[in-house]
Amino acid sequence: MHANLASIMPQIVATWCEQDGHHVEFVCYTGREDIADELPDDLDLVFIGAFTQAAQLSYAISELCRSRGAITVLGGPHARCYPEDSANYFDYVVGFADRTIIRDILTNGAKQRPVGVYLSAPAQPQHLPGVEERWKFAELTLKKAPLIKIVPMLGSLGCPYTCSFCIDSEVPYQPLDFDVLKSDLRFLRSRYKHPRIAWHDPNFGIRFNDYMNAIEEAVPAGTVDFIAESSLSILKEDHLKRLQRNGFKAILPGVESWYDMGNKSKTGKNHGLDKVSQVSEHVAMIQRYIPYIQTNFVLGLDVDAGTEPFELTKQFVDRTPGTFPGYSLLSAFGRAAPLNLEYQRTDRVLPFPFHFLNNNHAMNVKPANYSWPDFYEHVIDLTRHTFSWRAIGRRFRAVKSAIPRWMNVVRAISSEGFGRLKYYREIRRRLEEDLPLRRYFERDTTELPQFFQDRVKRDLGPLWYWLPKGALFHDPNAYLKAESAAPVTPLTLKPRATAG
Ligand code: B12
Ligand code: SF4
Repeated sequence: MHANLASIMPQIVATWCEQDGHHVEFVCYTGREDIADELPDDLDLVFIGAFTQAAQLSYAISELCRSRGAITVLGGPHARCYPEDSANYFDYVVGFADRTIIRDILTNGAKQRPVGVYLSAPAQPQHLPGVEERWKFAELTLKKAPLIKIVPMLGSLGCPYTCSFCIDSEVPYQPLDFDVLKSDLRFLRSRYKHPRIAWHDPNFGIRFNDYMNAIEEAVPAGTVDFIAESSLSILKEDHLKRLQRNGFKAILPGVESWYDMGNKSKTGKNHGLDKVSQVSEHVAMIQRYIPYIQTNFVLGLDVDAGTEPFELTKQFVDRTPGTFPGYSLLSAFGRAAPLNLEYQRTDRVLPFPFHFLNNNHAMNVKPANYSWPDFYEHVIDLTRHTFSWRAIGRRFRAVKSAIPRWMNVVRAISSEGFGRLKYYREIRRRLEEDLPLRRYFERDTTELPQFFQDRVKRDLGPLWYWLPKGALFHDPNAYLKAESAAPVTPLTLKPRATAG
């Protein structure tokens, strides 16, 4: 499925470059290809888009390309979250990107070493090329997807809400062009008999009626399938009816916690139980309209203490068998959210290599109310409960449509369910038996345990040899230090004049 999860932005950057007359080679790396083989020898400039979990991979690829004489540019979530570290391995690191920034790099770009230049547009772009305009590159990506092809689309950027843990808390909400959206939907119907579209909006449906009107104007009801991330507050019954009519087949609402997010004073036992009942009923109602639901939770939040939050989630799993629960371990991705400053100020951020920062393979914030062994014990218990054969069977029976019910089984028995359980057990065991690893978790040493180093080496394969010296390590407090040096510095940096 990996190619179905690919980002939109690399396709857009490729489109802009080509429109400016450059010859573009586009590679969607799903983890299976031999990347050294896929890259042409005569590269002038390489753009890489990466999540933080792919940071080390991107650093190694940058090093490889630089050795062949190319200028390298990093963009995407990792660049936005960790610009200071990324600048050590790229000539340019891009925050918000628009056409002007990309054009500037193409026209004025030069090698920037040893430390690269950070560039960012003042805000998220007002316009982005739609699917039709970036089709050449979207199609190249989707060729790598198996039978099911899911086209990514974007209807809006930012969010009107300000949850302090979220990357969008300070990014104003803005809808993108509705005319582009409509013509893209029509275009996709000319490409596929029954297109499947995933909205990459952070919170789909903020201007609910506008989006539904646009979809209804563009395509006959039920001729396109949609997937979207949306909040429970948007998923009211009248909205659900309209979503169903318009072909929304999968929805991913965030529950996050049984206590108020960010609210340090827990409001008591009943509050948690009440919320479980309320959310269970709500999700059961959603299920009457939408075949596939994934409910997202964050484990290890500061509001959580003791067994209660985990037991409540187990109750939710039992009461709501038709949903697939997605668990994330609390993670502070550098500059992603204002709350991360607080974690850094209180010295709670651990320097796990970026490779493990995918919400599951490491939790880089020291839990406020648990010891590490206790915390992993609870996570194991919850994961075991969620992916027990009994729960898998109940989930299978509760979901009626064929693809969603089998997808739940596959996700449970693959690396996501069984795989994570195995991994958590391994960490739990090592917390007892592997002293260097335990000392690292307890912040008694910053020496990277062999276990983590070996895994990066294994996962990078031949690219391990291109990983620059020191690239396994980063300063977990870089955001705080940068803010303290210049308290109200905005993320935006002006392009520097380049030379040579
Ligand atoms: C849609 C989405 C998904 C989708 C699509 C993923 C994808 N490949 O894009 C799905 C559901 C698959 C997904 C999965 C995951 N996601 Co996600 N996702 C998002 C979300 C909500 C929107 C991203 C988006 O497309 N925005 C629209 C684009 C246009 O805006 P943008 O990303 O801000 O990009 C701007 C700049 O960064 C820049 N840019 C972006 N890419 C590039 C590339 C180049 C070359 C250049 C020059 C510039 C550039 O230009 C853009 C315009 O300014 C963000 C939250 C958010 N609001 O950002 C989380 C987010 C990106 N996801 C996150 C995470 C952790 C994950 C998962 C690891 C979760 C998990 N455990 O499974 C997986 C990993 C997926 C993978 N492919 O590796 C984190 C990433 C943190 C980090 N530093 O790595 C985020 C930030 C949420 C968070 N926790 O804060 N995700
Ligand atoms: S968590 Fe959801 S509602 Fe809150 S700011 Fe982020 S996208 Fe918006």
